[in-house]
Amino acid sequence: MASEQTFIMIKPDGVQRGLIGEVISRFEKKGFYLKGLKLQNVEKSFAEQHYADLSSKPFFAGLVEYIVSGPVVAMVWEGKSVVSTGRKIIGATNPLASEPGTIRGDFAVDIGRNVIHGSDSVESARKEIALWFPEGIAEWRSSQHNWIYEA
Ligand code: IDP
Ligand code: MG
Repeated sequence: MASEQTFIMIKPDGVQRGLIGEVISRFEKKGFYLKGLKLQNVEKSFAEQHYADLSSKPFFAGLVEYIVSGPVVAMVWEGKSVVSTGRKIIGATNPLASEPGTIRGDFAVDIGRNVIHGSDSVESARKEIALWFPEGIAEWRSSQHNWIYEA
């Protein structure tokens, strides 16, 4: 299998609203593998680093304040095309434009309270995983692998 990994984060609103299990369940049932998982509060400087590409945006300060407002759940998920498929599972950035059936489409209203983050490319996933999981991630494969993937 050409394995691909993505970084998924349940933002503070998702944690506070009890959506951790719901989010994990959607990725798990799809057939992706959870390879890293931790709940933590992050420092302002760390949130700024994670969103460095958006530092010139007018909403940047509010975004950083949002991310440090409570614990987040940081995860690494692995599987075929998990980066782009993960973005589809999450839905459009603005929850009012997200399709029903997506996480943001089902559970969010405002863009600044959109519950979840997912890497937007294989390259950003690589950077984000290195930033959030410098200690490394778990190595395992489901015993059901061949019931999900043809090869
Ligand atoms: P993404 O999370 O769908 O990849 P990005 O454009 O990377 O969207 O923006 C990162 C996060 O910044 C969004 O998920 C959202 O929480 C916040 N954000 C993006 N655009 C706006 C905006 O116009 N107003 C307020 N917050 C925004
Ligand atoms: Mg993004």
